Amino acid sequence: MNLLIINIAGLAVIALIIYWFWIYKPKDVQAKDQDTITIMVEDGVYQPSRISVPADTEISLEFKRKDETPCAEMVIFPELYISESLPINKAKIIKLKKLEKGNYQFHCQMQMYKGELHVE
Ligand SMILES: [Cu+2]
Repeated sequence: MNLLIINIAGLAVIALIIYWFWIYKPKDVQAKDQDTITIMVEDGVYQPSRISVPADTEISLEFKRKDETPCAEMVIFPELYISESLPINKAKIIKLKKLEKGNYQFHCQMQMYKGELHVE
């Protein structure tokens, strides 16, 4: 009987891990034209990391880096040819031009921090 409970508890933990790493996706933050979206750079994640942007609008991203490790230093948007360094504890605003529909990744130089723009 006790063994059964332990097995069920074990399965529940495995299910939770699978959910967290493979299924869970944070919700998109919805941006509209001329918005500035603030993104915190802290503890290995961009917060928010997923941003929906309507096509043909201009938004700005304001990065606030709290993480002092070199890992967080750069933010790179490979498809947009943007690569910027982020000062610590100081806002860095990146103005984006109008984008066509599609998904655009952004990440740190090691790709540990990851985010995505969804232009729709
Ligand atoms: Cu990194």
